Amino acid sequence: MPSPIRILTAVPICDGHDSAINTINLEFIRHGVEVIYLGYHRSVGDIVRAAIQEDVRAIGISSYNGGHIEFFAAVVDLLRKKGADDIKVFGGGGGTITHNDAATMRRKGVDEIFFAGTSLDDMVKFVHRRYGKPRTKRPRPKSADQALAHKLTQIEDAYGKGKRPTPGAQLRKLSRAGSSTLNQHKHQTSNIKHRTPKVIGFTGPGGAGKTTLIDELVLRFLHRNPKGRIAILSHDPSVVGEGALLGDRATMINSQDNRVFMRSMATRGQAGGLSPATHDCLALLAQSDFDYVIIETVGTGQEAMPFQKNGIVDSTVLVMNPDYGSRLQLQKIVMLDLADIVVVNKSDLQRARTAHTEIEQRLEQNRPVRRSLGEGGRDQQLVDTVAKRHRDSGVDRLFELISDRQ
Ligand code: B12
Ligand SMILES: Nc1nc2c(ncn2[C@@H]2O[C@H](COP(=O)(O)OP(=O)(O)OP(=O)(O)O)[C@@H](O)[C@H]2O)c(=O)[nH]1
Ligand SMILES: [Mg+2]
Repeated sequence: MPSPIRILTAVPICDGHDSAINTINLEFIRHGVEVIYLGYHRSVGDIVRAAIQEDVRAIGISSYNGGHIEFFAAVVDLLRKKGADDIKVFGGGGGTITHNDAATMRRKGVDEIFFAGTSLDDMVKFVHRRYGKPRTKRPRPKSADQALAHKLTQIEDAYGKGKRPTPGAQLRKLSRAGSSTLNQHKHQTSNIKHRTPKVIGFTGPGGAGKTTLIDELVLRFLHRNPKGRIAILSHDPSVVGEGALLGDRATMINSQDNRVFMRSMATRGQAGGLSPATHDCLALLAQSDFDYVIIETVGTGQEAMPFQKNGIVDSTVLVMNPDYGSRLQLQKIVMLDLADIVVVNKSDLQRARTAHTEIEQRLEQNRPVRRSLGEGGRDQQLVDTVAKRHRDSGVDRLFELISDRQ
């Protein structure tokens, strides 16, 4: 089965009209499209960077506050400048874009503009007709981000066709290493002159604040390491052959930075929090030029152990919401046995204090077992955070813990 069409959608800078694009996103997803939603009030640079990293087939822009002729043209021009003009641009803005404007925009390289009154069905048909064909001839990558993005697409596409690219020829060709496990990659690439990234896995229930927390950690990392680079692999759920809303980028504000490479992945039918292609994508990122690779799972359930297979991460962080239920629920959450660091996020909420005490007691029960299993004698750490608060001291502490662990 061919991979789903991936498109990026966004609303321009100084524009908060996101209700149209939210409706359109849902319609695309229902018709098999993977939509990476960047959010509203987004600059040309942020949109183009995201489109290149996500290696989408097209960018859909919804614009209402004027300046659309210049804004759309600036997106097309920057794509060209970056050697990424195989990424197409289309969009709409109701009655604010006139037919004359649209003609000018088409002349400047925009594929299509949709006017007030167009049915959602017509837009879906356009996307399938215009962007449905897989891209066979790709332009020669002009940047490291673009090269990496193309390779990640090849890996995802290979899985889509039911072919695992490793340990076969494909990833070997891509990565010079020829191995599918991260640890083997690390050993085999130790003579390549770049940093070996530390891989940190973030998991936890849906909405616990994983993305918000990662974004705050990225901010601290960028400040502390003026030349540092970081990669994020972020997952959202989907069924085989169907669409998905890949929405983590809309929450990531600090991560819209040239030193951050972010890729959103749909799980494409795999249970447990990651995608069938995650492991190989991670292997590729882990031998690329980053200090850290952060991986965020989909919101997981009690039984999930997303990082247990093949030891694909160096450290694991379980992000908990204080509202997990009672002590009984804590006994059932498998990741509480396995995580290196447990975070009680949203500690601004009323139940957070009780949650801290209950989780602390639960982790104490693990101590003798972990010691006897030789977990390096290291105890699990428990941290309280308020990720949505800027400069939260709990997030500072988590950042130090993660840095120390490396
Ligand atoms: C809803 C709305 C709001 C809501 C926004 C809610 C939200 N979160 O989006 C609220 C009330 C908050 C709002 C606020 C403002 N608004 Co207002 N708003 C509208 C309104 C009534 C409808 C827009 C809409 O969502 N339509 C629904 C969509 C689905 O239909 P459509 O627009 O016809 O679009 C079709 C196609 O173009 C296509 N399409 C649209 N986008 C895309 C994208 C892609 C990728 C594709 C494929 C297709 C596509 O889909 C539709 C298919 O039929 C319009 C007036 C109007 N009737 O258009 C004003 C309008 C856009 N707003 C306007 C203004 C001025 C404002 C404010 C500045 C008002 C103020 N002074 O405070 C603020 C600014 C807010 C901000 N931060 O940017 C002006 C803009 C004027 C201009 N550009 O010259 C308009 C035109 C009203 C007017 N006539 O003055 N607004
Ligand atoms: N009260 C409170 N809300 C928070 C905090 N951190 C995040 N949130 C909010 O919680 C919601 C979910 O945050 P995300 O970061 O998207 O959560 P997530 O775990 O990545 O969600 P999924 O990826 O969907 O599983 C958002 O509305 C955040 O603003 C916090 O510390 N306190
Ligand atoms: Mg998230």
